[in-house]
Amino acid sequence: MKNEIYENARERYAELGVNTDKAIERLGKIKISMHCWQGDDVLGFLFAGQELTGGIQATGNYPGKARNAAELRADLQKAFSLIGGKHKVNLHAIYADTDERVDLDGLEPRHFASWADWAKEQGVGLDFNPTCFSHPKSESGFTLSSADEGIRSFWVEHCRRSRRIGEYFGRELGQKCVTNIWVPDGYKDIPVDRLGPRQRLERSLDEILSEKLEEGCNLDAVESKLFGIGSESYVVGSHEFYMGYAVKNHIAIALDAGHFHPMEYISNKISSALMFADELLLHVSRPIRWDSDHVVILDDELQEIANELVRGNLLARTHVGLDYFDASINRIAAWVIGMRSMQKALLRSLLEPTETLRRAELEGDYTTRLAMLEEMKGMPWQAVFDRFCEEQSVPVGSAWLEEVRRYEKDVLSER
Ligand code: RNT
Ligand code: ZN
Repeated sequence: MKNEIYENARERYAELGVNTDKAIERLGKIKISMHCWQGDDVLGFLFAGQELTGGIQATGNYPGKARNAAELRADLQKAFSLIGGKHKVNLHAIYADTDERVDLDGLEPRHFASWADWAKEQGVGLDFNPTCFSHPKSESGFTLSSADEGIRSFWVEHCRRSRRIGEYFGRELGQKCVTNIWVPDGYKDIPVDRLGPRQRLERSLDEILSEKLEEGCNLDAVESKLFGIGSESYVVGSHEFYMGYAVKNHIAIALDAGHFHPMEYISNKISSALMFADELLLHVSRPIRWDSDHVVILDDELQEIANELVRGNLLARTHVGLDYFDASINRIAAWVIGMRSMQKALLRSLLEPTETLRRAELEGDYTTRLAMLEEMKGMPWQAVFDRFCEEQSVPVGSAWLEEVRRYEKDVLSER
């Protein structure tokens, strides 16, 4: 019976010249970087009792968050068992797994050895981020652009060390680690000097990137933002700043879906950014009225992002990562929903008769373009996604939720 449903879907797509088996195969090869910080509300393990700062916020107090690296890894593993394909885990510096008392400017690859070992064993890759927030030295609201030389150099050192950790991950795991720099620096109210902090940020980045690392292990990325809580009027690392910096210095530009004006969409920026930047990092998120970091769902913008990547053949130069933190629901479910939604969006793009649509567009036949795009929404892509899950030996449909519930009862409720 099940097979019949897939065969039927396969035929429907074949009529449009689309090969569903190929789409399933291609989807299985797309790696998504799953952000570790959904597992514990961006708190990390390096500084016990430290609250989340930097103008970002996780709201809710759903029970069962991971309290140490072992718990977080168990949770990540549970989530991965419900998501088809092999992926990456995106770590932050505050997730160092060590008993040593070490500050951010003293971190070394060995503080992340357990992560590298685990990733190897699990067959997943790792990405990395310096943590330029939730620290006494970020309290002024400024890190890499600070006018205080002691503060600025502390963060420069932290970022330099972060790149070496990225290099270590890349070397150990045989796949490039993306090390992404995001800093919260900015002013609540209208500044007098917008230029000075940007000049200092550039200087800091130059100092950080001046160290040559082993080829092919680490990819540097920089992430912009429009505003944060407490930096409503001015953010030093704006989009224009980093777009210029990334292009000039041949590093990757990061686009976070929540870091622009509420009616501005990153799907419309991908093609432009990749014309001038070599590589792109995406922080796929779901902003609701502000940069709220809601769980990613299969909405129009997610579909548009996936369409851009697939239609433009841009996946090879794009690193797809998720970035959200919802503490009001089961955190493992939050990962699974976001990851599976991202995959569904990509699959729907892979199942599109793009050439037919492109031809209609070029011929000025916008009637066909609109009609076809609407018809595609009703095509049986869900049957193809079910087949993908079956082939990947992960639960089909909402069966994954029962697994999460069982884990919640057996493991999370004991925390
Ligand atoms: C903050 C940025 C940044 C963080 C993570 C935790 O607005 O989106 O990427 O969410 O580094
Ligand atoms: Zn982000």
